[in-house]
Amino acid sequence: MTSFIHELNGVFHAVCPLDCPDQCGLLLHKEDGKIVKVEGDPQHPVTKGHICNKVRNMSERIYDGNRLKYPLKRIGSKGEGKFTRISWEEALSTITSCWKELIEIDGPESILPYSFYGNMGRLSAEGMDRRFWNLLGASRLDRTICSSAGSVGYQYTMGGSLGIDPEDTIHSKLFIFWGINAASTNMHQIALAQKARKQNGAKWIVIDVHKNQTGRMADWFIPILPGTDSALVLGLMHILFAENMVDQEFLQKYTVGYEELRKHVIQYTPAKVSEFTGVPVSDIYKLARMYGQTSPSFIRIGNGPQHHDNGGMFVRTVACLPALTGQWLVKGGGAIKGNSAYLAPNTESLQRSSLLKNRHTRVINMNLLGEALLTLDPPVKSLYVYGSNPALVTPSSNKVRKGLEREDLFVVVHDLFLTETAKYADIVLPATSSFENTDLYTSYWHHYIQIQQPVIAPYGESKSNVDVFRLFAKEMGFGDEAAFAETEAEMIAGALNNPRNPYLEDINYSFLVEQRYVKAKVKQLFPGTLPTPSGKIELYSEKMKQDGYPPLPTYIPLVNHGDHYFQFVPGPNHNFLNSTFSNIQKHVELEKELRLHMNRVDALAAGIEDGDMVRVWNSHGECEIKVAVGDNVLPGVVVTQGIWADEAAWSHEGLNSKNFLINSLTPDRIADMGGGATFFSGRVNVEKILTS
Ligand SMILES: Nc1nc2c(c(=O)[nH]1)N[C@H]1C(S)=C(S)[C@@H](COP(=O)(O)OP(=O)(O)OC[C@H]3O[C@@H](n4cnc5c(=O)[nH]c(N)nc54)[C@H](O)[C@@H]3O)O[C@H]1N2
Ligand SMILES: Nc1nc2c(c(=O)[nH]1)N[C@H]1C(S)=C(S)[C@@H](COP(=O)(O)OP(=O)(O)OC[C@H]3O[C@@H](n4cnc5c(=O)[nH]c(N)nc54)[C@H](O)[C@@H]3O)O[C@H]1N2
Ligand code: SF4
Ligand SMILES: [Mo]
Repeated sequence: MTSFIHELNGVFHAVCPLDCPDQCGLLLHKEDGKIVKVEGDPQHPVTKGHICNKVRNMSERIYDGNRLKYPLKRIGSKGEGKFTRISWEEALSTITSCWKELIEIDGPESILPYSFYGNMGRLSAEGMDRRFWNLLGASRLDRTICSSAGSVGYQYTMGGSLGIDPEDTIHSKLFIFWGINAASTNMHQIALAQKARKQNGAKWIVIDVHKNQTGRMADWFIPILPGTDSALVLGLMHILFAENMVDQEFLQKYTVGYEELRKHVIQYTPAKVSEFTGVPVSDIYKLARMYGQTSPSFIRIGNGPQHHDNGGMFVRTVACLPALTGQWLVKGGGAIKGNSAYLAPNTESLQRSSLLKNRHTRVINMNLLGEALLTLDPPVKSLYVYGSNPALVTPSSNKVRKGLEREDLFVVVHDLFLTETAKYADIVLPATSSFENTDLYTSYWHHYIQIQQPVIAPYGESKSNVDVFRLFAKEMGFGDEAAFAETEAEMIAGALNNPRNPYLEDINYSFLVEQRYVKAKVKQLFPGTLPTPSGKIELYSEKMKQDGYPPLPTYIPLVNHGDHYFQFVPGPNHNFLNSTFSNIQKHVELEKELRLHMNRVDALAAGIEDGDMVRVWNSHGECEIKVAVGDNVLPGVVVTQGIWADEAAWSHEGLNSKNFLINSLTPDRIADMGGGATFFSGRVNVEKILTS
């Protein structure tokens, strides 16, 4: 890419870098070297020119006056937010001399990287950084905050993150959105469902604990008690077997354990399931018959029900459902939990895991950051944060902040903004936005790959993740052992060359640059062989038994922790992306305000009225939130949406509370599988704040 593109005006192609399944193709309109408009690229085969409101307003974020322009050094106390400008030279030498000393005295495991997918670019999020950490021998981070419980659960049943091609869902006649707020979090799946509704009269069912944007669009909304979904699936299986709505031929040919499953689900009677889930017996029958008799039927498995103590088992269980009715053989039938396996790059080439000298290097679960910083022995002495904002997004965030306050912890944060986490840093480094870099993007929902090339110049003195790790490697004297000098194009070429992924065959760097949107060579899953131990769908899993789980789908109730009355489900919102945008005035205005949704029965009993401020608390923390009273949650459940920046919440008109730290209330228990987070399995008490 020539450097003069930075000054050029016109319309340029781009990729949405956010952690969103849709991974839209974008067009950036530039005037005077600046992006003045962001719109969808009509040529993208799936996203077709439509993008969300958040990203249509992306330039507000790129050019926000608070964006970091140069490196900073802390001059106030930790968390206070007082910094002074320093040069890159000073920043790099301060950081690397601290690390060299730590390695000498405490060993490299005293250093912990903390990152997630603030930018989904493969090179930024899991490329040059991994080479550096592997060679350094730092403590390893288990990146479990998002979907790991469900991914492990799905893998037990299906062998990997393999679902159907979302483009095929235009043929579906029944959509079940199971614990996914797709209207906000996967808008193009909604667009495809809308097409199917129009063309085939497809029906939409939404199963959720909150009648939110998506629930309101459904033909049938089924409210369910949090963490009880496995029981509902087992009840459906009970009826499908009992009423002979199963596809015997498919079961025989492509599954193992259906006879065991048939006997096992007899115990899950609709009456019992209704008690667990709060779904009426007649609705369980109605749902089972609709599912059993409609083809093609498609289940979009969301992230919500797997952010629970029993989340892995839920996904394992629901993933069995399409096999019972043989839906995997029908175009538009089946399920999607995630599709990342189809676009899996060559991670060895990208990350050089062979550089890990000691395979016993300790692994730290990112959901337990607070605990790790406060109690690990030997302690973490330096934390390097990039592409993530743990002071807001990580469970039990009061604990995280207490850990970040440690005077003997050397913290570095690389971000576009002085985030809540950055306020605890000793050194802050400015990051480029994705539109300033070259990177490779692979969706985890549709099957297209894209490349981003720089469209604008780096903002101020900001640098990309790739460049920063190159500089660290140089300062640490690493030479080129891990190919730190490789260009972005070389890294992408290496990543695409994955002999173990047949779906990527013949897709290379220049082809991608030329074609822009390249689809992996994906075929229907069946007829075919899965990467499970048996090669079939494992309704009974010997592997699960070996790993200490029940081998058949099972309902295990949530951990009932403490005597707090309400189940508390704090999900994401429409106009932010996790904490991203929660510091941007425009997006805060679009989102308006944070509300605690409560059923009117509960409100009446507690003397709470719509619009009252309430104190929401448990043993981890407390918040003050304005209540929305209504019927969109079941009694005994309260729901919030969005991860709000500390300051956005204070400064926004009409909001008079400082306690908006939602994750101060969430448990740091670990889910049943994959070390997953349990954001939605917490409990709280709620009481009205009396104003005199
Ligand atoms: N606008 C927007 N889009 C996003 C994000 C964002 O913050 N904002 N975040 C992105 C990321 S990182 C992710 S992982 C995805 C997440 O997107 P989704 O897959 O939609 O997951 P969540 O929004 O976490 O939860 C989905 C739904 O699950 C419901 N839920 C919670 N517990 C239960 C339960 O026990 N049973 C059932 N049936 N439902 C339950 C919640 O009420 C919510 O409506 O979205 C991505 N896209
Ligand atoms: N209560 C509650 N908490 C949740 C969730 C929930 O549903 N409820 N969802 C959870 C889920 S699913 C997820 S995935 C996590 C997400 O949590 P995070 O991964 O922390 O996501 P963000 O809050 O978007 O923060 C990303 C940060 O990366 C920065 N960034 C963006 N691009 C770059 C770059 O190129 N380089 C660098 N160095 N920085 C960059 C952004 O400015 C931003 O500060 O949150 C989790 N937390
Ligand atoms: S956040 Fe999702 S829907 Fe919005 S532009 Fe990005 S990929 Fe598309
Ligand atoms: Mo996520």
